[in-house]
Amino acid sequence: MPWDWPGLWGSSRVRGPLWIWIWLSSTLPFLCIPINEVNLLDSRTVMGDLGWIAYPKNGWEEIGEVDENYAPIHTYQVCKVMEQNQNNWLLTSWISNEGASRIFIELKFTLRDCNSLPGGLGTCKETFNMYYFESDDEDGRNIRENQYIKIDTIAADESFTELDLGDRVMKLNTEVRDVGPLMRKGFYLAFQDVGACIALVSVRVYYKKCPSVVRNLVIFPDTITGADSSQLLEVSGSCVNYSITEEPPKMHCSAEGEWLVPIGKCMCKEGYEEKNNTCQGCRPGFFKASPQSQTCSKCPPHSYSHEKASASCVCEENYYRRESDPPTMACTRPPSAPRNAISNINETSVFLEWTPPADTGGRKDVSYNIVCKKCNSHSSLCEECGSHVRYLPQQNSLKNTSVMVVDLLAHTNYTFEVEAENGVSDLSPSARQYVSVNVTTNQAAPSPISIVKKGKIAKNSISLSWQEPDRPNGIILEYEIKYFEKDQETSYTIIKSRETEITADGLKPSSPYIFQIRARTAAGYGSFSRRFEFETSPVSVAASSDQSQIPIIAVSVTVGVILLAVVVGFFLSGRRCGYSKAKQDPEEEKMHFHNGHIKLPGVKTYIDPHTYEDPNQAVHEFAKEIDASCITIERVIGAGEFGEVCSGRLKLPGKREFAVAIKTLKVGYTEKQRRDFLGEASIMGQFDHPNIIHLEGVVTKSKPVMIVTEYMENGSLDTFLKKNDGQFTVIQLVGMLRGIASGMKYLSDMGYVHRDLAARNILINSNLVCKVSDFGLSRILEDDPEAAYTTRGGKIPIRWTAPEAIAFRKFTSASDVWSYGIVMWEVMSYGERPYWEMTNQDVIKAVEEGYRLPSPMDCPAALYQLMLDCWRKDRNSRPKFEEIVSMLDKLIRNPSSLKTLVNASNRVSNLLVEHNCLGTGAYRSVSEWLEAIKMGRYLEAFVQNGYSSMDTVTQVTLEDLRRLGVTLAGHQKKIMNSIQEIRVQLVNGMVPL
Ligand code: ACK
Repeated sequence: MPWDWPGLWGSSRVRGPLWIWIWLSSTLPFLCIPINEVNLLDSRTVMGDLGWIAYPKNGWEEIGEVDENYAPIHTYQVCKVMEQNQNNWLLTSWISNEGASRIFIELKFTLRDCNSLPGGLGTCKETFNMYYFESDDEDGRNIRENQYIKIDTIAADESFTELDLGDRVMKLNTEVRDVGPLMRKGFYLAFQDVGACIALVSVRVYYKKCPSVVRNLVIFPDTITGADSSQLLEVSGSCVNYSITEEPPKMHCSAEGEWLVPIGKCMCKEGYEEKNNTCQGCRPGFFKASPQSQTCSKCPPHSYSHEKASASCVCEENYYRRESDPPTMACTRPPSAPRNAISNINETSVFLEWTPPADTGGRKDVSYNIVCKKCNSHSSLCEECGSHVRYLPQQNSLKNTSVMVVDLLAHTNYTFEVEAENGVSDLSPSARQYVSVNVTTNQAAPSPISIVKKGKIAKNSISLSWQEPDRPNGIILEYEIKYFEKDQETSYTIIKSRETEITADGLKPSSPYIFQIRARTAAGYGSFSRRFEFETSPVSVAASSDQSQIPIIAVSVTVGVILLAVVVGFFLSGRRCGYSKAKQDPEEEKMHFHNGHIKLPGVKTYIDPHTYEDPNQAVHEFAKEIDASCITIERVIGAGEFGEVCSGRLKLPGKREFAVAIKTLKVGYTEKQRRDFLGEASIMGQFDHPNIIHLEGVVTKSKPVMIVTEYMENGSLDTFLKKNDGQFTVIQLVGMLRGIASGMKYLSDMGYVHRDLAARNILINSNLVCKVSDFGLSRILEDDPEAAYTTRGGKIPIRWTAPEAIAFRKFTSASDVWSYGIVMWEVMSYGERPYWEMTNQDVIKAVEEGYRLPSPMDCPAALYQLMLDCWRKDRNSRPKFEEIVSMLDKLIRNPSSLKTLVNASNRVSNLLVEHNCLGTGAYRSVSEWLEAIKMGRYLEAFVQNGYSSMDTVTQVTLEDLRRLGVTLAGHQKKIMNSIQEIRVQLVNGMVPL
């Protein structure tokens, strides 16, 4: 049906509102406005009269229709297209800007296309104008047109024709304009029609805001956008409850009402964590120590929190936290005591070593302090050692598990307490945890003399005086003064004196002389002092004391030659004193040497008891007689060749009672047996060294005849190692070896050849100190079950004995060194039998052919090399015990040098004999294998877990071992190494499984 146009809206009001209603119904979503827009006016939502004014009155007219809810639809229309000079105004009521300085006007309207009109093209317009006028109140409404400020001319994007109306296609236009900055509290809008056909369907006036938001735990308030369309407003936010910030966070509100560029954030404070943009307290059992942490964490071990919102957890009883410990760290406690402390004594130095505590208290900062106490052996009273004792590297806060204590007094009892502490030890009231080691220092030679002063100088004599050495280490028996004319060192004179001054006479005038002095105590000579140079006076200087005019050299050489002859004579006649005396003054002896190397007295030598016609005399010379009533025998600990070996206690008058071992001579002995039995005491009694078993004395005046020695709690070394297989650190093993070597050095220095050095003849005490024992005279023949008869009739412990000693009885300290190499091998393999089950004949043959024992498992390369050096065929190329001691000391001081092990493949290639003899491969069964490596106790676990054949065994991993219940690290190592060897052998095609 055609529209009545242009008079339509004027005459027929029915149709116009109808299409508007249809349109409104289909555009309901328009009523949903974005959240960042705040309406100041929306003509669609005003229920009553809009209160707009139109003039002239016949211009804009309101179509008063209602929607289906009977709400008014405020639509204004005008359509005076056929009439000239139209100027129709429609004024809104006053609109408050609510503080916004920029507002938006959204117009929805329809506009008739002038071309579609039948006439009046000359007057028809297709635009209208929009104006505003600012005013603080409603009073400004009646102003003149020309006071309104034009906002824009509004044209339709799309106009419609009559045809469109027929199709009911509504061409609704939406135009938005903005105005700002506004200066007053409100404004009016005005729409001016100048001859168009318009229906103004809705007018919405709004401003934009950035709506309140919580971002990064910061609350930003509703913020009206700025006046300028490109302006960004900086807005400060505030932190949500229980959150904090260092700098106030900010965000920017854009003209479009969008939040942009957040700067900074808030963080939930201690004890709170973020949840849904809020901060919530941590649950009990959880904590958050710092705002920087994101979430609450569970309380670390040994701590708890009973409250909500805890910033930290409280330590359980007996657990502590250092101030510097992070709150995330477990609470810890002081360590337990260090373990397995051992000592190695070298004269007046003690090397202490220990293993870390079993319980470190949960901390890594365990350190050790050393407390040194000097103890009286009789009263057992101890006092602090004082400041003269030095500790290397230091006494306290030791990080490593060893320390060297030097400058101790000679031949003195000390107790060292090695105390473990960690970062929380000082917070704990519990007693300090320590392990103590008792040691007795050796006899030590005096320290060198450092102060020598010249006295009277004459043309033929020089007087000297000096001060006692700083550390005499005993009573000084005498001083030895060596002097010679400068650059004539090969011809020198030695004076011995008990005084601290001498006069050297018979010197050449105007000649420089070099003097060196050393002191002697019971422990021998100390080192010579540095060289002191003094010059005699010229001839012209008169010297009353100098009368000798005989050429000095002649005298000196003559005296020297005579003395030398006397000295040699004394040696040959078997006297122990190795030099003659040329008496000058009762306190002085003087000797001359020329190119001579005479062994000087003071160095003790071993005296073979055989050289005594009456062996009883030897025994009483070297061993104290003990009254049998002082001895309490407690139990039998073994059997010796001559009778039982017992442990017991010795209580000498005025001394503390202490544990001893007692060797007894069985009843019905022959005289020879008695002699041989006591012979051991005669030898042992000559030795005084911490690594030689100490003789307390003998009982010969009553029966049974007994030899009483110090008690060694852990018995013989071979049995002890077998019992504690895999239980020691390499350093501990090297410590044992060092002790044995030190004892052997002492013996070899004394000129004593042991001949039966083997782990079974070493005893070990509770401090893991090893001591050489078994000095029986007949032991090589009778005592040692390992000794076998050689083709030449002698009985020799073949596996321990050097080839030259087996072949032609050449027993020397060098052959003891060979045996020492075997002892090293026994120690490093925890008491394995050298050459396993090979026969003695095969051993002799293999060794002769150049084969040597392979390295024990896990043996440091440096130690195996030392063993090989001890087993050099040429005995002169073997190291001396002194060298062995210093090499082991070096290794102990530098434990990292022990880290390089002889690797498995080298061991295999080094093997002495066929593999199956060596217990490392070609096993027929798991049982045979485990037995061979002395791990038979795990057989059941292996078999029960399906490792019943050797090929399954090669698959076993360390993890598997743990599952099988092999928990001891030493055993795991042993089994895994053996498996590794079997694998290597398989790869090399050496052992068919
Ligand atoms: O391995 P053991 O327990 O240590 O068995 C032998 C046994 O006596 C026969 O020699 C033990 N034994 C020998 N001397 C001593 C000693 N001084 N202290 C402790 N045990 C000793 C040795």
